[in-house]
This record gives sequence, structure tokens and C-alpha cells, in this order.
Amino acid sequence: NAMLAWQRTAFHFQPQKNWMNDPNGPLYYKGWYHLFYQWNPDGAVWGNITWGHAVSRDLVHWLHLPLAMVPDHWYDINGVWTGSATQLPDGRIMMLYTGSTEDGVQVQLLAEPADPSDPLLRRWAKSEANPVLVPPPGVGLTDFRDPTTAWLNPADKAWRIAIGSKNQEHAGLALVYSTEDFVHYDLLPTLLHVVQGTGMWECVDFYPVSAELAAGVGLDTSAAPGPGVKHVLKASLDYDRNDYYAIGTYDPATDRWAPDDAAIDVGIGLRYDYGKFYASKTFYDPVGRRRVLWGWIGESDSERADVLKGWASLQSIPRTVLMDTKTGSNLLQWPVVEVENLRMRGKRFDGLDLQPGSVVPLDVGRATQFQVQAGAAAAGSVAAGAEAPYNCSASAGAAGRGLLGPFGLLVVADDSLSEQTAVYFYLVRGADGKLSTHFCQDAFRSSRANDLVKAVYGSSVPVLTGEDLSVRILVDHSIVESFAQGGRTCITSRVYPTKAIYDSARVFLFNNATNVNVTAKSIKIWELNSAYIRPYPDSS
Ligand code: DQQ
Repeated sequence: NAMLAWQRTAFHFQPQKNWMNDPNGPLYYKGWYHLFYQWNPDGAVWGNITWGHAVSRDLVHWLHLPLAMVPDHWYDINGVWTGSATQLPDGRIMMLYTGSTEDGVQVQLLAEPADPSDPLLRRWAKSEANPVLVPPPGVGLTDFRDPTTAWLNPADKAWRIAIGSKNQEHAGLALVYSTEDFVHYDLLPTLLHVVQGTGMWECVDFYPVSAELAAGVGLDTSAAPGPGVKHVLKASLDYDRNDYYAIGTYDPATDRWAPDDAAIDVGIGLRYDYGKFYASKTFYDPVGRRRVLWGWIGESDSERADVLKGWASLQSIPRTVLMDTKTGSNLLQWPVVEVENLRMRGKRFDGLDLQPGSVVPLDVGRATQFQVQAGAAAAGSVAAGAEAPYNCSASAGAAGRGLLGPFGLLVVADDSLSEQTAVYFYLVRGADGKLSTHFCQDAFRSSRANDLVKAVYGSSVPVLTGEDLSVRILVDHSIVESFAQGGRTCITSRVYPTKAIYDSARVFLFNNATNVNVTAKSIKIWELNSAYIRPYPDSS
């Protein structure tokens, strides 16, 4: 089936077949980036979870390796679940992860490379001491999972890890343990953090960022506190399947973390991505001196379709994560620079005018795998009076018409626009007279098929005085990954077109606002090459 075949991506990581979910234990070792991931060897739906494994020199091209770990002990026979890597100062790697036991209890397990001289880390040895942690009193037997990368507490020089859970009142929380050898652990009396009403915290991530470092530079997980150092706490909320983060302060004396702004705490404030993006994890890349984020991008089609196509899920493009020094209140996410090496034919369009109600095709030929970067200025009837607040998800999407929005791009669209994914801005003048900017991605018309979840995704995005609007979009067959204002707000969605495939996929600009002229000041589009994502050479 050509339509289903088209959905496989060209430069997003995916296994050769079957179901994948969370990224696990990302790390850099002896010249290779390692990615492990939750994988079902038996089918395209979740189950029988093992650790898939692939390596890369550049985070773009990948070599699949044999499974790193499979369920083969009483303590992980129901699944080798999510975990994180810690590299010790002496170079050893401690891989901590969750096992689902023969009784379905969640326990924490330790594994180490069986042959540390192998840069590909193909064989893993599960510790004789397993399980190294079982649910403590008061914690549900199935509410105890996904250990973080460890960090060194600068006060007592012992390691700390956090593990997500929830309490009986449905508050999400992160427990903290102290350890010196990764085998024995002490539960600390205080929680790293707790937020009422947020439910089970999966895949907690905890790391430092700094506003004072040179542009683009990130911090190792154990970086000592210093000027401008903040800590990011992220939790994946089981109940709404989104990844929420907050920026705050970690106190090594108490091992507690508190958000800078209690109103945008973990689970009630900012999200990494306002589309389909879950169970993410960062790691520190000592070569690129940057922190890199991976996220699991699930499907929006039916399970039946997944079984038919024989696979489900992608990983996001690895994203560099930085503090936004201009706003000081959010992170910036940006595709790792190596993605630029995939650029092929490029085209540039300057100073295109978009009158209200217009749709303008961009003459780039086939557009199934490409990157577009667009900057625009909106001018016109900004004399508009106060309007009702806007909410991407509750809106009519790109088909709605307001005074100052929507306008943006239509990607994975066919010539007749019967299929299109709109990536757009929407400006609203509030009761206080100020403009606010919303960034949305509309999947309502992304496909004529109806066995899909279709939604308008998005949120507000900070636009500072003097800034143009800007967006970068990565389109890769069935995924559209968008970054507004340098990565302040990101949206990823899946698309399953029936017509806008192969040679029929196009790109357009549109302005559906009634009272604003938009000048697309500069648009650059590059066709992107396919990455090499190669099978493991079969020795048989
Ligand atoms: N996926 C894993 C769990 C984790 C969940 C199981 C998040 O460890 O909590 O596949 O997607």
C-alpha cells in the first residue's frame, strides 16, 4: 500500500518495524551517541517491552544494534521499562531502569556494560543486586518508575536520583534517593517536588540550565551551582499524556526544588511541545557541550492502521535545550545543528505580500521532506479593539477568521487544498490593549481519512518588542515538527494524507485574517536528504 509506505519517515529515527515508545538512557560513549528505546519485538502495539538500541556518530544517521535488554528475570519479566544513564567520573556507565516484575510490581534495576571496551555497548549485564529498589512504604506498587540520570549533590558529594510517583490524593511527585554505589540507596525524607492534581509523574527529568553561558552551551547534569544556574524539572503526565516543565531553583541542602513562578509549576504551566510529544529525556553531550532532548512521538491514526503498516511511533528530532536568556522564563528548543547537513536544494522567497484572504503557493516542487524557515511582519488594522482570548485547541483552526489571524504556512497540502496542515500565528488584542501571539498547528484537514485523531494544537508564544514573527518547520512525511520564535513554543503533529503524498505534496502561504497584511520577509526552504538508518549487519 503506497499510502502507508509513504508515512515512513526519512530523517526521524524509527525502528525497522513494530511498536516503539519512550527514548531511554541516551548517552555519548567513545565516539558514539547511543539511543535506547522501548520496543515491542512482537508487534505494532505496546507490549513485551524490551530495550531497542541504535548508535550514531552525529545524531542524524543511525545504525541499528541488537536488543540491549530483554525481559529475562523475575524482576523484569513483564517489561524492561524506562530508564536513564549516568556516566561516572571514571567513565563507567550506570544504567538505572524500571522493571515490571512477575507480579507486575515496579522495581528499579541496575545494568552495566558487559564489555566497556566495546564503543557500541552491545552487551549489558544486569546487576546481581537487582532489584536495587522496591516501592517504599506508602508508595503504590505500580506507581514507582522511570529513574532519572543521577546528579552529584555538591553538599555531601553523594549521588542523587529522582523517581516519579503519585500520592493517594492524586498529587504528582518526585522521590529523591541518595546513593554512593548505585546498589544501596537511602530514601530522603523530603520530596524533590510535588504538585497537587497532576497525577502520576512518568519519566521525570531534572537538569541544570544557565543564562550566563556562551550561546548554545549546556550544562552537565552534575554541574555545580553557579551564577545564573537554574534547574529544570520535567514530568510526563500520565493522565493527559503531555510533557510539562518548569524552571526553578534546586537547594542541595534540602534536595528540594521550587519553581520560579508557582503559577507555572510542573504540570500546570509550560509544555515542551503542544502537539504529540511524550516521555522525553535529555542527556548532556560532552562533545557538542550541549543538552539534547529526545521525545516519543506517537501515532494519531488507529491501532488497526498501525498493525496494517507494521509499525508505530517515531522519535522527535533531537533538540538542543537552552535557557531563553531574552525572556528568562522559558526554554528554547532547536533541532541539533547536524540536521543542517541534510540540506539539499534550497529556495528563497523574499518580501511576499499576503493580503487578507490570500493563499500563495510556494514553487518548490514536491515537498515531502524539507525544512522551511520563515520570518514575517504583520501590519494593518492593529487599531482593532479588544477581542476575546484565543485558544488554539478550542478554535476553528486555520479556517477560522479573526482580525489579526490566522496566517502562516500550509504544508503536506495537495494542489486543491483538500488536505493541508496549517502552521500559523494568531494575534489577539486583549482588554489591556496589548497584543498576544498564539502559535498553532491545525490537523483538522490534514487528511481526508476519518479514522484519525485530528486537533488544533498550540499555545501562546512570547514575541518581544522589535522581533519579527519566525517559524522553523521540519516536515518528514507523516510528521510536522514546528518551532516558533527560535524554539520558545514547539508543536509536533502527525499527518496521514491520502492525496498530498509523493509528487503531490505542496507548500503554501496563507493569510486568513480579515484586517492584517502580512509580509513574509524571508522564506528559505531546503529539501532534506534522507538519513542513513541502517540495519545491523547480520552475521549469519
Ligand atoms: N512507558 C514505560 C514506563 C513509562 C511509560 C513503559 C511512559 O516506564 O512510565 O513502556 O510512556
